[in-house]
Amino acid sequence: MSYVDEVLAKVKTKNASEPEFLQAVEEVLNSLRPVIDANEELYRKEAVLERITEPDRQFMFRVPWVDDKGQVQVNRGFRVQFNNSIGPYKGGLRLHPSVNLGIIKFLGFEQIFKNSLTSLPIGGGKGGSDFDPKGKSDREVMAFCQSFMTELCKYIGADTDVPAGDIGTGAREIGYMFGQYKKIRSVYEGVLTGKGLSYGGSLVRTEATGYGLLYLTKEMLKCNAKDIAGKTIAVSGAGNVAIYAIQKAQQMGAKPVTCSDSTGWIYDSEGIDVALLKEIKEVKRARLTEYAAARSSAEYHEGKGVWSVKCDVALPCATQNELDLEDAKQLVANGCIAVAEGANMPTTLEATKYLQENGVLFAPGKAANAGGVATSALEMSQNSERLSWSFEEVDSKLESIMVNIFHNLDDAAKRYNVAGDYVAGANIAGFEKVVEAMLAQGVC
Ligand code: NDP
Ligand code: 2IT
Repeated sequence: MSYVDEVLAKVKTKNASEPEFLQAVEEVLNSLRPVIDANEELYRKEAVLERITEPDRQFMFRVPWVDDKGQVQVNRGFRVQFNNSIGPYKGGLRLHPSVNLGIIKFLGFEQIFKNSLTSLPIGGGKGGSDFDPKGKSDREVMAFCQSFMTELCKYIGADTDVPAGDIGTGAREIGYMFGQYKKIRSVYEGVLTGKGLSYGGSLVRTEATGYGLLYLTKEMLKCNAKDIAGKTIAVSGAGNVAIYAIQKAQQMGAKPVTCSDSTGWIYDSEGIDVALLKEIKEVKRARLTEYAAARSSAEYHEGKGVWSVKCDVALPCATQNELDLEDAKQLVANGCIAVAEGANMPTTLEATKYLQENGVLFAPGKAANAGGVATSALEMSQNSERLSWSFEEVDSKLESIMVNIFHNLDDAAKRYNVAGDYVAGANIAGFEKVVEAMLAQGVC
């Protein structure tokens, strides 16, 4: 049995109840086969794959808080510190009722390779809770965040582990968590990223994931003799990543016509009105029905359906496994030429395979959405030197990081004779640097 198959079998047995984690490991290990086969003896002896698929450590803890009625609520908190071979653990905190250990492990595992691809010194980690911020008052969100940080602060630090936002965790939550960390630890340090601009945040961090997604997509199209300008784009999600992806797509002359949330989706024949979408989602925290009510060119549909719209480029920016095989078939039938993942693992393994086999350019999330964490690392640099860079400076660094990521994965795919397979390219390029560091640091 090959080393990859041996380890895949072990990982499946040890983590049988974590389907998302298994899915992420399967995708990565399968696409690493050419590299592993070329170094099989060394990697097997050093147990490289067993080590990289087992987190350094994982914390699970009770998060008790009091709601507005005086009732005590209990949630479960998580932080998985996966791999710190190339830098302190770095990765977001997801607040969503679907969160469990397997989800956090899949996100932490992906983060190892994503962070490596940025070329910045950050290791892989992830955390979160099954707390649902939806429908909660500000006071309740603060009570949760303070209780969550009361435990989390024992495990993190500016040079140890630096969390940030993800689904359900935005500027408000980061603010409350930063306040509690500072109060308990009595230290003012860049322990979180995505902070407000008045207390150590970086310009462009809010926009970074969506903007970065478009910088990489533009470069991928350009290198395949195609232009982003004039393209019709289907976007899913209506949160941080989706909003700024739509904004940057418009700045590049493309036309995003859809967005979605967990209850329904919008088709706007005139193109999405970003100012209206921001007002509804960032200020009012309301549903997309309000968007359709305010705009005559927009239709609201209940449930799923964004991928049924005819588009040139699809940008899934909501959550994992939101684009399945049926969706992929529909995209191909409608003439879609490129899919770039703004979310983490939004495309199922079967859908990814179908898209690639049908000639659709496919940029995996660990490359395409790396602009968020890359800009977080730039926020860490600014915090360390106690300076703030201008919007233009951060934005231009972000753009060159994304362009470099594309070329690195394109080159890696060519080196291993899988040219055009950007999934393999991203996994190989991300893996090579981490493994070199792991081997240099010995068995640890
Ligand atoms: P937000 O919480 O800001 O927005 C998430 C959006 O996706 C919302 O519109 C939400 O709808 C929708 N959504 C979430 N879960 C589901 C679900 N189960 N079914 C349908 N729709 C859903 O999160 P972000 O925009 O920050 O994150 C989106 C994705 O991008 C995630 O996969 C995240 O891991 C990834 N990502 C985020 C980065 C960042 O910097 N923020 C960086 C890199 C990746 P509703 O409001 O109705 O729940
Ligand atoms: O998935 C991700 O890369 C993020 N949620 C951002 C992590 C970060 O540390 O900025």
